[in-house]
Amino acid sequence: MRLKSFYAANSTEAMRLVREALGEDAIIVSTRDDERGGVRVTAAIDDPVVSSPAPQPRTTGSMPDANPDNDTLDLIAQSFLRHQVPNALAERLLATATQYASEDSLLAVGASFDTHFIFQPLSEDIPSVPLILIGPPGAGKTLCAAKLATKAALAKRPVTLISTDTERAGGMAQLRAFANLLQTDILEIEDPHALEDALHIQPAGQVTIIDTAGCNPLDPSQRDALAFLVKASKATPILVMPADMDAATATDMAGVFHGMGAAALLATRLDMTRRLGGMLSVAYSSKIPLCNFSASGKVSEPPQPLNPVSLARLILPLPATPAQQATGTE
Ligand SMILES: Nc1nc2c(ncn2[C@@H]2O[C@H](COP(=O)(O)OP(=O)(O)OP(=O)(O)O)[C@@H](O)[C@H]2O)c(=O)[nH]1
Ligand SMILES: [Mg+2]
Repeated sequence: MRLKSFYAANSTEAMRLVREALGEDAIIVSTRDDERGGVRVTAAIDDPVVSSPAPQPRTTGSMPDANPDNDTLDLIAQSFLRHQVPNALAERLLATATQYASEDSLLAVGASFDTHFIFQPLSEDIPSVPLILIGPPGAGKTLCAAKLATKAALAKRPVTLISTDTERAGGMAQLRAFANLLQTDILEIEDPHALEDALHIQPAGQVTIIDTAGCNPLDPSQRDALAFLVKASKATPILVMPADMDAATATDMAGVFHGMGAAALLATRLDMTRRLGGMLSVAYSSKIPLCNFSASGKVSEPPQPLNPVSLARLILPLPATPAQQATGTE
């Protein structure tokens, strides 16, 4: 990763210099007015060797950047590349992080995430308003329903688990097994009106979690059925999506669920991917608030809250342990 600043009379000319010297893959880290007049564009490229930079005019063009903040920006830009954050988004995030680059990288990235994403973690004592978990097949809805129920049960809260996944062979079996472990009843709901009635009779203060069948957002009948169910429930829809999807597919999918009223995004399988670019892309494009993340298949490990700093920790490399530093391993 190499950062380089370019000076020109205007931003069009500066961008031309960037592309000429670093190519189309360069990420624009910041564009700002230069105190000597004109503009300064700082760009990053994932190539330590910049091939034959174009000759620059005397008063404009590339200059060595002696900015001490560049180490921080370099680390951040590398992290975004490693997570395959789409270029346009990486540029925006980096541009904001640049304003905080004199701070440490965690603060700079956290400040940037705070600017560009919305965070609404589920409250520690899971809310009494019913939550309805929706999302594509296999996303982790049932496991997250069980995780949330387990957490509430451990906090001695009364829990009702509801499943609407009654048509698919085996759809109920998994949640029933979790409910048995928790010694909690499970309500099996056959239609949206039954769900409405079941929620109506829940005592105040009850933690109510509704698990739904996986929905293929490209199938209009599945989409309509889920939208109707969500509306009838009047519960808060939490979109459960795996973090290991590619950015474009995940963004399209989230758009459909957002249209059904998804109020928050719970990302799963963070322990199974090293690339969170898809998840960041979804949060940025859809503007669905990020709530929590799941990083284990164990029901006893509840989804962790997402906030600017916890998300920055997931994106930046972990500091090496003393043992790793000593042996030079990661
Ligand atoms: N390692 C890991 N496994 C997970 C995580 N979330 C879900 N899983 C696993 O992914 C698989 C699918 O999870 P489910 O909870 O059944 O997914 P679902 O969304 O209910 O699936 P459908 O009901 O078929 O739509 C299961 O084997 C889970 O144990 C996670 O965060 N980490
Ligand atoms: Mg399920």
